[in-house]
Parts: sequence; structure tokens; C-alpha cells
Amino acid sequence: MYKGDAPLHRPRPQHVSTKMKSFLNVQDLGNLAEALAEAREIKQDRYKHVGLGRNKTALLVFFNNSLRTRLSTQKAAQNLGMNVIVLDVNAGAWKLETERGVIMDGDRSEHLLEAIPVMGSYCDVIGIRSFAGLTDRAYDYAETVYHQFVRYSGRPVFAMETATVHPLQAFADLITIEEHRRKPRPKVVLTWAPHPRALPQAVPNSFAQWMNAADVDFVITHPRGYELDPAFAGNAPVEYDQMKAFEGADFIYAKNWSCPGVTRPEDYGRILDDYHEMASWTVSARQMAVTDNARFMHCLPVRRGMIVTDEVIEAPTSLVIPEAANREISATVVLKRILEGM
Ligand code: AN0
Ligand code: CP
Repeated sequence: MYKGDAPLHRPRPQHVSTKMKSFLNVQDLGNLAEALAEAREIKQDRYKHVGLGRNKTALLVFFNNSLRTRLSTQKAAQNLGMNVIVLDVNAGAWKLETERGVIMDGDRSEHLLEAIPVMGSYCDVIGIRSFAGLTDRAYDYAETVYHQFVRYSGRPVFAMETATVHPLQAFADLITIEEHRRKPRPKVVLTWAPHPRALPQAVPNSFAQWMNAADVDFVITHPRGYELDPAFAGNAPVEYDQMKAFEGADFIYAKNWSCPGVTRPEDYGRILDDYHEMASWTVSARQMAVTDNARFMHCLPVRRGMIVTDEVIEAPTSLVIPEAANREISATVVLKRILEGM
């Protein structure tokens, strides 16, 4: 049993019943071609469904920092005519205990198991940003916090980057690739790049999951030891030679991630080598030269000089800004689907 997976003697709230109750994985969206068509339609007229969210409230709960997710998801909810409440848990709310069975004599004043149903009582839909702790793999990969929200809020819940996934990002990435592809089946490369701090695997996990579901030629490249969980990476080929992986690529998707702990569980969440020694992995003109004039992508925020050079991110082939703009579109489609199911 995982920390916090509480066998609570409390009935689950029964406020609502929805079709799309949860948005975590690519499967939650159903047919991808239909979802992409819907995204195109929303982009033509993002206020088309402004009546759908009337008198409905979206609560966006942030346990971690955000720029894009915070703004684009609020905007998406407003496109649909919803009211929006944003809660920054670490900026003004009571510090929340997440583990069950502890004596709460520390600095945490409230338990998530009371906080969640209370939050659910003020809204119709809940978005959660709660990053991986990167210390307990089983706890993170069970999506413990997310599932507690699903179980105890009685509301549809969608991920705004949870412990293992960032589906709103991956959907926006797919929309961006669809808009910019120059051939029916483009070659898309997910490349690891260096970073001074340990980062979650949520973005590469979701990107891999969504690319595996899309009609693209998908390749992953990273130093040995950073193998992604097969639940997300599936059978996608891994090429350990970054230059080889980049050959003929149409899209380069850069991201750092810490050790997923697949081959060595004891390394979970660690940076395996000093980032100074990994400088050759920084995406620069040298690697981009062997691609097929590839478009550069990154979810942002990005550290220049670590993940990518100024030259590559500023080039006309860089898609980072339209990619971020598409977050509004992916979030509008997802919230629309949730509202339609109510
Ligand atoms: C986060 C991550 O790597 O998961 C959020 C990316 C959208 N990035 C940082 O914490 C810098
Ligand atoms: N890409 C992304 O999710 O950015 P934020 O962390 O700023 O929301």
C-alpha cells in the first residue's frame, strides 16, 4: 500500500457523474484524429462554446510553480464561459499533509483528505499540478495525490502536470507537430539535455506516450541510465548516439529528466553525471545540422546554454512560442470534453 492511499471510512462525494472524469493519459481523449480536428475548430474560433461553461467553476490547484499552465488553463476555462478559482497551495493556503496515519505535530495544519472534499464543494472541475517528489518511485508512479483528488473530490479531475504525466503539454505538442509537419509521417526525436537540477519525468513520459499513439516515426535519445518507464516509452526505439538519432529528423523535442529508476531503482530521481560533463548533449547548431531542417521544440521553461543554445532557440525553425500558445487550445478542448460529459 502506498503512503496516503487511505482506506477512508468516508463516503465518496456523489456530486456529479461525468463521461470524461479524468484526464491523465492519451487514452482519456479517445480518437486522436477527432481530438486534433476539434483543436483546429477551437483555434478557428476559441469562443465558439462560450455558453458551455456558464455557471460552472474550474478550480486550479497548484502545488508547484507555473507560468504557462496557470495562464493557458485559466484562459481556456474563460473561453468556455467558466468561472475560475486558482489556489496556490504554497502561497497562503494551510500547509497540507498528504500521508495518512501520521501524527500531525509538524508544520502541516491540514490534511489533504479534508482539504480535497472541501475544494470539491466549491467547484465543478479540478485541475491539479503536483510534481513528483523524486524520492519514492512507487508513491510517484502510483499518482497517489492525483488519485486522491479523483477519489475524494467527487469532481472530474485533470492533470496540469502530475507526478508522472503532463498531458495538456503533450496534446499541445501534438497539435504543434500537426500544424508544422512537412511530410505525412515526420521523424520526431525526443532528446535528453543537461540541467543543473533534478527534474521530473512527466514531460518526456507524456510526450513519448502521445508520440507512440500518433502517426509519427518516433525515436528517443538519452545517455545510458535515463531509460523511460516502458509504460510510457512502449516500444519506441532508443538510440544512445544523439547525433545518429538526429539524422534526418523533422522535429527535435528537447527536455531534461532525472533518472526514472527503471534499470536501477536506487537511482530514481537522481542526476547521474555532473552536468558539465554532459555539455555535448546541449542542443546546438552542430546537431541540428544533421537533421532535415528540423523544427526545435521544448515545453518551457528552458535554461539557455544548458538545454539549448541561443542560436537554436532563436532560429526561425524554433517552435517554442507557438507550442506554448497551443496550450490554450489543448486546455480548451479538454475542458470542453469534460463539460460536455456533465
Ligand atoms: C518542470 C519539469 O521539468 O517537469 C515543468 C516543466 C513544464 N520544469 C522545471 O521544474 C524547471
Ligand atoms: N510547460 C509548462 O507547463 O509550463 P509551466 O510550468 O510554466 O506551466
